[in-house]
Parts: sequence; structure tokens; C-alpha cells
Amino acid sequence: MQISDCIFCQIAQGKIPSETVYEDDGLIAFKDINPLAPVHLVVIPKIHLRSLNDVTPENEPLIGHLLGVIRRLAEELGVAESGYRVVTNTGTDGGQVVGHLHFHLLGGQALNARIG
Ligand code: IU
Repeated sequence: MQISDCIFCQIAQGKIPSETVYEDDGLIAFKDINPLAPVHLVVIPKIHLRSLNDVTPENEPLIGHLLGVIRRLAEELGVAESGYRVVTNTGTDGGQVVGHLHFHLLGGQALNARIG
């Protein structure tokens, strides 16, 4: 697949609209179009990494920053105290559908084991 065909790259570049809730130089967080919980965000690095398997030591500060942003968003959205789930599906067996590294932030209800 060409990176130019990647839907999440196009969202990151503003070429496809999304309900963005946070953005900085390195990442963007938007509402999942098919939410599985009252709070369901997708948080992605802007650079094209196919999955967690593509993360190199060079990318690790960015991923650490991404997790910090998720933590702050969870607080801002009011789910930090009640609890939430962060998921990154990786590869075929992991159920990854979109081939651009992304983290789901799910919360706002008691999550059963199947959600995410
Ligand atoms: P995955 O199974 O971890 O690859 O999930 C991809 C998620 O991206 C899934 O929850 C979709 O609803 C979501 N999504 C989106 O929010 N906007 C889009 O344009 C597309 C997928 I394509």
C-alpha cells in the first residue's frame, strides 16, 4: 500500500475531515467514526508507522508523548477516575484493520472484555 493511500495519513494531513479533539506537531486524536463506548478516541502519530511492530528506539519519545496525551485526554473527558482502556491492535491476529499505528482510548462505561 502507498502511504498516500493511507486513510489515517490523510486524516493527519487534514485531507479527510475528522472530529479532532487534540492535535500537535507529532500526533492527532479524533473521535472514532464507529464508537464502541461513550468515549472512543483514536490517537495516531502523524508519521506513517504501520503498527507497534514498526516502532524503533527513535520513535519511542513520540510514543511516550502520545501516551501522555492520552492520559491528559482521559482526564479532560472525565474518565480518568472511573477508568478507561487504551488498546493498540497489532497485525492480523491482533484485529488491526487500519494499517497505520493507532491507539484506541475507550471509556465512559464499564467495559467488558470484548470491547476494544
Ligand atoms: P483497528 O481495528 O484497531 O484497526 O480499528 C480501526 C478503527 O478506526 C475502528 O475503530 C474504526 O471505526 C476507526 N476509523 C475511524 O475512526 N475513521 C476512519 O476513517 C476509519 C476507521 I477507515
